[in-house]
Amino acid sequence: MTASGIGAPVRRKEDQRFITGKGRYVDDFNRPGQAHAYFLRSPHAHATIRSIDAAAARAMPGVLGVFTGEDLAADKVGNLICGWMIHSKDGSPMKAGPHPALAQGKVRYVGDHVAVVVAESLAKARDAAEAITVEYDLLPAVVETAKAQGAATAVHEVAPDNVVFNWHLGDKGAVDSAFARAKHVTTLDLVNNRLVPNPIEPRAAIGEYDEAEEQFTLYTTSQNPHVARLVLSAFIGIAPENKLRVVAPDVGGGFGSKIFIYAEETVCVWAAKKVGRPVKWTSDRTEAFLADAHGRDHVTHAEMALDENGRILGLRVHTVANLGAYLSTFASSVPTYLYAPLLSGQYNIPAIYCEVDGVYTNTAPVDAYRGAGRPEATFVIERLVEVAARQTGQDPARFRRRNYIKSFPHQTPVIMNYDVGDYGASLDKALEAADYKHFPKRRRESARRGKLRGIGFSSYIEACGIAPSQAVGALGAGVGLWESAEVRVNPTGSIEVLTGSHSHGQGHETTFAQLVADRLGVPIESVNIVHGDTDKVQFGMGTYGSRSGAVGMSAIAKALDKVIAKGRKVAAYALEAGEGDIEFKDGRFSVAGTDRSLAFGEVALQAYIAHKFTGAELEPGLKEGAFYDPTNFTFPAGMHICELEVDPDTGHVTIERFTAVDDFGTIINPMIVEGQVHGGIAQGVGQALFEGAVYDAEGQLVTASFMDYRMPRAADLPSFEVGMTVTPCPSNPLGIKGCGEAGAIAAPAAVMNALTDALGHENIAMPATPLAVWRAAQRARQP
Ligand code: MCN
Repeated sequence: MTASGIGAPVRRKEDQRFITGKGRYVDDFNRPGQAHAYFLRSPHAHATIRSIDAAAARAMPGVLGVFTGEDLAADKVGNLICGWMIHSKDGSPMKAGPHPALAQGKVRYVGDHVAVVVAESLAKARDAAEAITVEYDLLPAVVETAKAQGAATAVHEVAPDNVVFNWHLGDKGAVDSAFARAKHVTTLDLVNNRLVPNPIEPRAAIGEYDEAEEQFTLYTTSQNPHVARLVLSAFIGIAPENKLRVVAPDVGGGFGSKIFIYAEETVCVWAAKKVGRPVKWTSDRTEAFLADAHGRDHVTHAEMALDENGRILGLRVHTVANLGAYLSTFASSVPTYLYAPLLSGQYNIPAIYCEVDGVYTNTAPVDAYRGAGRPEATFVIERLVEVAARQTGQDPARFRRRNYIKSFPHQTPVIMNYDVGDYGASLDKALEAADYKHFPKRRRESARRGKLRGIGFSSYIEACGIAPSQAVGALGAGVGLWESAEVRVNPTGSIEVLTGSHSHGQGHETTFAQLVADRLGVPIESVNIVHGDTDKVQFGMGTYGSRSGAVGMSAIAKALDKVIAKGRKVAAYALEAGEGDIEFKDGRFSVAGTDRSLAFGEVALQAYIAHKFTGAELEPGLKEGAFYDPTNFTFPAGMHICELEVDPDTGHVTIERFTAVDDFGTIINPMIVEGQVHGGIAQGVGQALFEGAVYDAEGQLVTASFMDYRMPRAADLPSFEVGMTVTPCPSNPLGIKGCGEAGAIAAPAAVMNALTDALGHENIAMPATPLAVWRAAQRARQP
């Protein structure tokens, strides 16, 4: 390991820019002649639009245009795309209702887009929006997840019972027979609370149109600018697609919410041509709460069958997944393919059957949020395992160990083929680090102070490095999910790496440069990572599903191999030796067995000077590209242990220690990986104890600000103890497994298992607010 190579805790290169205020986010861009967009949003959850009168707004000073769904329809701007096709149990395709970028005839959630005003300033646009008169005929709102199916009102005509799909996975017969043989059955009803993603930087877009070139540009807060270009160009009718350039500069967090195609960027691009001026929109925090795609929102009934020795025989799960008012880009895949195949957890479960009803409601669309389906699956299996262990009088750690998968590869009954892992090793290390042995003593000590102490485990596994095109294509994605890279070596030996991944907080400018420095033996400072611009990077799939390390970096590694191979040829001419005699090590090409060698930079120069070989022998220059498509997902796994104390008089919960032992395969940068784990745990703790989007019966979002939606804060969290075990991933050349979501996947179950342990094992719902905890504590006190 070199000081800046693979495995080194290199400080993040990009942080110099960020912490000195030099980051450039979309809102920092101001284009010449720029106008501002303001969206008039529906104040009602469900209504028919009888009329929109925008005459007064249009006449106001500074107003350049007021547009509605009719204007978009007249220009044949299509429906916002919905992603993976899901088929119901009976084989029928999912029921995708229309999703125009501006409402046509109906609004379906509070915050839905009714009209857009484009004006000289944001204030003028906002004032004009207030002058628009919209007549609504109110309709009853469908709000609750569990009551959406068969509600009196339909959100979309195509789904009269509000069911988008009724999907299933697994062998029902095998599961029924496992339950018939069971000696013990554990049953749980669980709610996975609805979350609002809340990245620090809200979404923003600037649409621009160059009439002379017939060229559109979109500056946007995107995790996947190339996919955005492909979809938006088709959606708006821009052809060929390179007539739309998409630039995603620095992006201040996303957690999934910036993958999707939203109404606002679509309208900004389209309106830029309409008004002949660049059109800028920046979401305010209220708009972000109302209209960014939310996460989670599952209601689940789950059962686990055990034999007389405490071995798991089968799992039966029925989940209702709230998809909101419209199908967002990945909405159909999250509660299905990203959820049910992970219900096996780390356990050897012979039979699993899962049914998922995806339902429409008059609420904001629900889509991928950090973990996307996998935190929901982990919560189900880890709560079941915990309760089953307690009910059958077994130590929860020992119960888990008994049921762990111990040999690999392991084919689960629900699609996944786990490649490698060592779950026992993570458990051992975590138990040691958490000092589990002495927990009873600490619990007694808490009790002496009148406090209730609990400990909770979460053995999570996830499938990430979302890519193998064959696999995701077969699941219904309809597209492959590889990644691309191009390595350009300049004559001076400095290097530019163009990648289709797009860092929005994950430190790619550092870890990707570490890989290059390691492979080429060059200083990390000479490596520049280029991403987020469709005019610079030819195509890429973007960053989500913890794939950039395993897939994005593997594409770079493949391109680097080609650079080294070409460098060898160049060196052979320059050193007047046979190519077979050229060795490359520590940044130098040398002739084996001699002291004749050239540094990498010298060979780069030779490639461009190109006078020691003819064009017929070797092409000049040093630039190589690669596409990488792995053979499997990666399966990071680990054990998270939460220990907490409850004050039964106030319901206050103090997390005393949080131990995480994760297996992310080969680690590129341990400091960045730890940071990723910390962030994920914080979000998981937030889900368990604080966060929850709440709609009232009329479909008004009552938690639409940070006053009402409680984010976790530093003071809510202990100093995490983070450790690693390593089983290198066999499906990529670097041995990497994704780390970006693990904390958010594992933590909710660990916290809730600890909380229920403290409170006498009552099943408490997330978020476990102080009031809910206090009530449970009072019940636990009763004899
Ligand atoms: N890495 C490493 N060694 C490994 C695995 C990863 O050093 N064995 C490094 C990678 O090189 C990368 C980082 O860790 O710099 C995360 O890598 P990876 O797990 O591949 O995840 P992605 O880069 O694809 O990021 C996506 C992931 C997801 S899905 C969400 S959601 C998420 C997350 O990353 N959202 C984030 N982390 C986030 N962090 C911030 N700050 N903001 C977000 O919005």
